Amino acid sequence: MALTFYYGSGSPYAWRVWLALEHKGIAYEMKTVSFSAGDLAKPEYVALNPRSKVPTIMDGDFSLYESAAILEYLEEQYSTGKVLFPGSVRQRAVLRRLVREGDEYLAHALEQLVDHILFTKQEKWNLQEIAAGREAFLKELDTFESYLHGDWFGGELSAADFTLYPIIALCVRMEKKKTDLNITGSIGPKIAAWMKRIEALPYYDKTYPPHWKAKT
Ligand SMILES: N[C@@H](CCC(=O)N[C@@H](CS)C(=O)NCC(=O)O)C(=O)O
Repeated sequence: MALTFYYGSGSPYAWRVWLALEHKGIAYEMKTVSFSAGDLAKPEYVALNPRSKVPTIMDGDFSLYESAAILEYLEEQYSTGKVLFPGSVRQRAVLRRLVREGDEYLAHALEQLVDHILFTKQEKWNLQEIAAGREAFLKELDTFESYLHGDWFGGELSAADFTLYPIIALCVRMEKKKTDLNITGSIGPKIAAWMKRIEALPYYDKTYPPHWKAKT
């Protein structure tokens, strides 16, 4: 029985898992939840994920949430084919550090902007808070720019790339809502070229958030 993947369009955490499933060639059935219809609060979903968030996977009778943990599980449970954590013990430790830094610092900065821009009505926007959030995000991007020495964050394509790309892509996407946000123009040359490499992956288009496609 194929693994079930509970997905929400636009979620950078769910996008990470989608990229990983595709990269590893794991068969899955995707169930797209509706945030606005309250799917995440339904008892059958809360039974799988008491935090009422996406992503969640169900593999046989085993359910798991938290995107970073899901990638670790997929890597260990589906150990044939392409890997998410390539390299030596030390290289893999660095990949895990990058995933952790992505979630702890870059995604944290993103979440501030999401709250201030996407989850706040435009007439109530606090421009000072948005400017501070933008600065915090760009400072993080600079740090990640300094980490990138080859084609991919960990040398080879890995869980680190699948973690970081959706976070940056969602921040860029917010320029559609706040047109002077100017994240794109502030992305360093190494990350800009790396984003193009991700966008050239054969499964990238398939995983692009469906509701973004509809509105571009
Ligand atoms: N740390 C979690 C974060 C998951 C998360 O925050 N998901 C958001 C979408 S980006 C969500 O489902 N939010 C629904 C809600 O809070 O109502 C992970 O990595 O899986």
